Amino acid sequence: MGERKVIKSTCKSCHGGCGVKVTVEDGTIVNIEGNPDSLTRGTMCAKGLSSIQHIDNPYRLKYPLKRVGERGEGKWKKISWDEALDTIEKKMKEAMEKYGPWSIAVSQGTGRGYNRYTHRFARSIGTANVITPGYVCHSPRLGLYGLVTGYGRLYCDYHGWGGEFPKTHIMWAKQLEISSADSEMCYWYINSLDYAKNLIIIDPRATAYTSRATLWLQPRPGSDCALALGMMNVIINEGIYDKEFVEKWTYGFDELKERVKPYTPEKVAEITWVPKEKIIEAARLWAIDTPGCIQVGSSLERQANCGHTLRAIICLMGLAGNIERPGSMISWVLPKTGLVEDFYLEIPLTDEMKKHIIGGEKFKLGAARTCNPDMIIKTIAQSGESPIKVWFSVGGQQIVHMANTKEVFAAMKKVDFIAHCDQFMGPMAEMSDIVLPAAHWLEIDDIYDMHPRFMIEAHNKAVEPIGEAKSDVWIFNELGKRVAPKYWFKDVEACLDYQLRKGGITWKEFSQRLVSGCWGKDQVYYKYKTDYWRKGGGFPSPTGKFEFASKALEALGYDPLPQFREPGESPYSTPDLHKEYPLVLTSGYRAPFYFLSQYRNIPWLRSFMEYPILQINPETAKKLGIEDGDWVWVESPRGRIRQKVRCFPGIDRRVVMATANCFYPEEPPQSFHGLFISNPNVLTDNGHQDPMYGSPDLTCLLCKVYKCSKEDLKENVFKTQEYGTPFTKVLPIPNE
Ligand SMILES: Nc1nc2c(c(=O)[nH]1)N[C@H]1C(S)=C(S)[C@@H](COP(=O)(O)OP(=O)(O)OC[C@H]3O[C@@H](n4cnc5c(=O)[nH]c(N)nc54)[C@H](O)[C@@H]3O)O[C@H]1N2
Ligand SMILES: Nc1nc2c(c(=O)[nH]1)N[C@H]1C(S)=C(S)[C@@H](COP(=O)(O)OP(=O)(O)OC[C@H]3O[C@@H](n4cnc5c(=O)[nH]c(N)nc54)[C@H](O)[C@@H]3O)O[C@H]1N2
Ligand code: SF4
Ligand SMILES: [Mo]
Repeated sequence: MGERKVIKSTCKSCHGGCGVKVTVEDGTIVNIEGNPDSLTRGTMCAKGLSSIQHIDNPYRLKYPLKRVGERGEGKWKKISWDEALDTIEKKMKEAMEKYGPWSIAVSQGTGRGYNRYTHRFARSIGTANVITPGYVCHSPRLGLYGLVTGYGRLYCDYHGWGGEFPKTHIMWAKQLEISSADSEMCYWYINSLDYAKNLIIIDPRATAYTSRATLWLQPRPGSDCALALGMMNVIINEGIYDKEFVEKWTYGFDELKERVKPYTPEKVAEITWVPKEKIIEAARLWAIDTPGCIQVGSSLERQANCGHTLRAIICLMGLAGNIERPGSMISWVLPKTGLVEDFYLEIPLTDEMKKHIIGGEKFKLGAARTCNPDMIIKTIAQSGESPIKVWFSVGGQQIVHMANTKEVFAAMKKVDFIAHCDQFMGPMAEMSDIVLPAAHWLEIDDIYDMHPRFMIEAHNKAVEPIGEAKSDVWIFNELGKRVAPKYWFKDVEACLDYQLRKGGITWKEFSQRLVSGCWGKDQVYYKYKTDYWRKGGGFPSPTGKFEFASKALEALGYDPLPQFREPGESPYSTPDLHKEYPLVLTSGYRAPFYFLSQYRNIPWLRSFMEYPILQINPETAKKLGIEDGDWVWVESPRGRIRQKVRCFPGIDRRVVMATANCFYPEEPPQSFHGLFISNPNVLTDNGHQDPMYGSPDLTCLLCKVYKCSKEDLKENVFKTQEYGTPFTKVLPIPNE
C-alpha cells in the first residue's frame, strides 16, 4: 500500500456545506465519508458520496477547447490556457472599447460558492449585466423579507441555541429533506422535528415527509398568496395573533386587516382548492402553537406573483410573532470575516453601470443590482444585432433552465462570442466559442459560503485537478488580472487571504480550522428589543418597525400590501385555454440523486431514475389511457416534450409535475444534448413576469398530456453502452 492520507474538507455537490473526510491513496481518492466532527455530524447524501464517480469520470472536460465548426457541430480543438485567456481578454477589451463594458454579460448557474467571484468580476470590468437564476431562486425572498424587516436574511432556527426549538413547522413548497442545503442543512431540520408538535406541509404533491405531517394542504400551484391571505384572515378575525408584537413592533396592521378581509376561508378554498377547514386549522396551529418557522421553497419564486406571495408569507410570520424569537425566524449573526458579498459589494455599482442594466427600469427590485435574464433574451431576440457582444458563462445551463427554450436558444445563437466554464460538455458548452475545464470541489482550495448563514467553511484540495482543469477562483483571478488588474490578486492564496482578512485569519490557518462562524450562545435573539439595529430598539426598516405595509415598496410605485394575482395561465385567468390544456403543470421537484441537470452522467446516480418522470394521479392517467411507465407528450401553447409517466396517488388529480432542468449528456452535440426532448422550459412562457422581481411562471401553467405513439419512439439515439446505464429504451431527437 502506498501513501494514505485523510483530508478534511467541505462538499459542494449541491449548494454544499456537509463536512467530509476524504481518503487518498497514492493520489487517488479511495473513500469519501461525512466528518462526524463537523456541524453536519458526519451526514452526507448520495450526490456527495458519488463524487468518486464524478472526479475521474471519463467525460470530464480536461483541456481548454476552441470551437472549430458551427455551433452544435461538436467540432473542437484543444488549446492552451494562454490562448484561451488571451482570446477571451481580447474579445472583452474589444467589446468594452467599441460598445461599453455593459455589452458583456457574465452568467452563473445556481450558487456553487462562486457567486461572489462572478459579481466581483462583472463589476470590476464595469458591467452589472450578471445573469443568474437568482430571480427564480432565493433572491425574491431575500429582497422581500428585506423590505419588511430592513434586513433580508431570515432563516429557520432549527438549532435550539436560544433554549427553544420550533413547535410548529411549515414546509411551504419545500422539501428540505432532499434539497439540503438550500437555506439550512436538512440534518438540522430533521433533528429539530424530534422537538416539534406540528408539521404542516403545503404542497400539491405528497413529499417524503407528508406521512409525518400533522396537516397537509394541497394548493393549486400558483395560488399560495391567496392561501397566506386566507390564513391571515382567520388569525386576525379570531384575534389569535401575537398582540404584543403587533402593537409594539409592527407598522401597517390596520391596512393589512382591511386587505385580508375579502379572503375568507370560503373564498380562499375556491381559489386554492384547499378545503376551508384545513385553512382554518393551519392558521390556528401556526398562530397558537408558537414558536414556529416557515421554510419556503423556491417553487414559490418561480412564479409571476412571487413578490406578493413572499410578502404575504412574511406577514404571516410577523402576525404570529415568529420573528427573532428562539425557534422562529432568525437573521443570523455573521462570521467575523463579515458578509462574503462584501467581496463584490466593495466595488461600487456606478450610475453608468446601473443605467445599462437590462430590465432595470421595469423590475425595480429584481433588476436593481443585476439584470433580468428574460429581458436579456427578449432584447437579443428583438434586436437586429445582439446588444450583448460577449457572454462569459460559469457553471450554469441558462439554455436549459430559463423559460421558453426556443427563444433562449435562438437568442444565444445571435451572441457574437460565448465562453463557458464547466466540468462537462452540455448544451451551454455546445453553444460556446471557448470552453474552459473547471476543477471539482475535491480538486480546489477555496472558501465555501453559499446562503450567507452563520458560518463559512473550507474546501481543501484532496487531489490535483484532472488534466489541465482549474478552479473557478483561479480562472476569475487570471482573467481579472488581464481585464481589470486593479481588483485582482497575485494568486489564489492572496485572493483567499484578502477575503478572510476581517476575521484576522489567513487562508492557511482557515484551511486547517475548516469552519468559522457564530453559533451556540454567540447567536443573538430578539435583536429588535435591543440596540442591535437601532438605538432604543426596533427594526432597520424605514419606520423602524416590522412593516406589514411596506414604505419602500410604496415609494417604488408598488402595492405596499400583499396582493393575490392569478398566474398568466390558469383555469381562472385563461378559461378558454384551460379547455384545450386542462391540467395545471408544475415542474422541478428536487430528486435526491440529481442536482438540477447534473449527474445524469454519473452511473450510480443515473441508475436511480434513468429518464425524467412526469408525476400524474392514477385516476387522471386512466382517463387519458395512460399507464405507469408510458412515455407521454406534455404540451403547452409553446411546444411539447416527452417524459416517462409515474402514476402517483399523492398528486392532485388536476395537477401534473414534470422533472425540470433535463438534457441528456449522452445525446449528440447536434441536438445540443437532447435539449428539446424532455425539458419543461420548452413549455414555459417568459412573457408573464412578476412586476417586482421579473420571475416567470415556471411552476404554474397549463398543459395537456397524451401518450406517445410507437412511431414517436422508434429511433434509438441513446448511447446506453457508452454510459453504462442498463437502459435500452428508445427516444428520437425531435425535429425542432
Ligand atoms: N422549469 C423549471 N426551470 C427551472 C427550475 C425549475 O424548477 N423548473 N429551477 C430553477 C432554479 S431554482 C435554478 S437555481 C436554475 C438552475 O439552473 P443551473 O444552475 O443552470 O443548473 P444546472 O443545470 O445544474 O447547471 C449547472 C452547471 O454548472 C456546472 N458546474 C457544477 N459545479 C461547478 C463548478 O464548481 N464550477 C463550474 N464552473 N461549473 C460547475 C454543471 O456541470 C452544470 O453544467 O434552474 C431554474 N429553472
Ligand atoms: N437533491 C437536490 N437538491 C437540490 C436541488 C436539486 O436539483 N437536487 N436543487 C437546488 C436548488 S437550485 C433549489 S432552488 C432548491 C429547491 O428546493 P425546494 O425549495 O425544496 O424546491 P422543490 O423541491 O423544487 O419544490 C418543493 C416542493 O414544492 C412543490 N410545489 C410545486 N409548485 C408549488 C406551488 O405552486 N405551491 C406549493 N405550495 N408547492 C409547490 C413541489 O411539489 C415540491 O414538492 O433545492 C436545491 N437542492
Ligand atoms: S447534501 Fe449537499 S453538501 Fe451534503 S453531501 Fe449531499 S451534495 Fe454534499
Ligand atoms: Mo435554485
